[in-house]
Amino acid sequence: QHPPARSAGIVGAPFSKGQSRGGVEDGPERIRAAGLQRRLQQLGCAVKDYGNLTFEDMSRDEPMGLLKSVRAVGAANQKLSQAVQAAKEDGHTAVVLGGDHSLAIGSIHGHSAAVGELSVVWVDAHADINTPLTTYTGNIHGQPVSYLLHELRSKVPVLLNFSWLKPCVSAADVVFIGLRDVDPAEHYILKMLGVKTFSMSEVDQLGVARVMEETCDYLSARGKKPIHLSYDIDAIDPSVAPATGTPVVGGLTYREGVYITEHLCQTGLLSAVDLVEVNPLRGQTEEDVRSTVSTAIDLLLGCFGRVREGNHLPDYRLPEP
Ligand code: B3U
Ligand code: MN
Ligand code: MN
Repeated sequence: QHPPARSAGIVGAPFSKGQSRGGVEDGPERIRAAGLQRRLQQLGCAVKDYGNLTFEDMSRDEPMGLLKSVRAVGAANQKLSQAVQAAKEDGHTAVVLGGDHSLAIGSIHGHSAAVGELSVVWVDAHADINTPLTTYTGNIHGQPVSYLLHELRSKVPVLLNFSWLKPCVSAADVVFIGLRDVDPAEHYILKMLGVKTFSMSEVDQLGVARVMEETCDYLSARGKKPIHLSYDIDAIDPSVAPATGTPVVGGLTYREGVYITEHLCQTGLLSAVDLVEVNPLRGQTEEDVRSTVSTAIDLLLGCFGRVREGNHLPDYRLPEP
C-alpha cells in the first residue's frame, strides 16, 4: 500500500466561545507541538500550515435569550469559512484544528462553498443538532448541525453576525457515529428528518467495520460527494481522551476511533477534516492531556493514509551492503 499523494492545508482555529470552558482555544498549538506537521510529512503528505486565525474580542456580546456569544461565534465562523474555502482552492485536504465544535459551521460552509454538495460524517458523543430554540445550555457548540441543514432553515432564527451563512447540507447526506448523549429535542429532530445515526449501541451491535461499510454505502448511494469529517475528540472514550470539555463514558475505543479515519481515507473522497474539543486545561494530569493530544494526532494521521500494518514511501529503496 502506497501512501496516497495528498496534501494537508492546516488551519488553526483557537476559538472557545461556542461553549463556556476555557482552554479549548489552546488545542491547535498543543496538537502542532506534538509534531503533526512532521508526522504527516513522514507519511509522504505535503503540508501547508496556514497558521492560526485571530478572532477579535467582542466587547458587547450579551446573550440573545439563552444563546451565548452569538456575535463572536458568527464572526469567527465567517472568518473560518473563508480560510477553509481558500485552503480547498489551493488544492489541499483542509484540516481545521479547534477550538470548540461551533467551528464546524464555518468549516463545512467554506468547504461546501469551494467544492459544492458534501457528505458529512459527524463523529461525536453528542448530536450537536439543537436549534437556538431547543438548547438549554445556550452553547452554540451543541447546535452547529441545525445551522447547516436545509431542512431546519425555518427552525433557526436570524442571528447577529450570521447573515453570511446559508444552509448548505442535506439531512440525507449526514451520518452520525458515536452518539451517547443526545437531548430529547435533538432525538426528535434526528427521527423527524430520518438522519442516519450509529449510536454507541449500533457500534456495539454491528462492530465498527460494518458501521463504516454501511456509512459509506449509505452516503455513496446519493452520489460520491466529497466527504467532510467532523471529529469531536469526545467521541473517544474518556479513558483514552479525557482532556475535553464534556467527556461522556462509554465511548469509542482508540482502535474504533482510528478505524473510522482509516476507512474514510481509503474512500479517496475525504476532502476536509475538523478535529475539535481538545482542551488541554481539562485533563486531571499532564498524562491525560498527552494521551488526548496523541490520540488526536493519530486520528489525523489516519485521515492521511497512515495504516497500522505500516507505511513506506513509494521511493523507498533497501540499503545495499
Ligand atoms: N447537548 C448539550 C450538551 C453538549 C453538546 N455538545 C457538547 N455538549 N459538547 C448542548 O449543550 O446542546
Ligand atoms: Mn461536538
Ligand atoms: Mn461532543
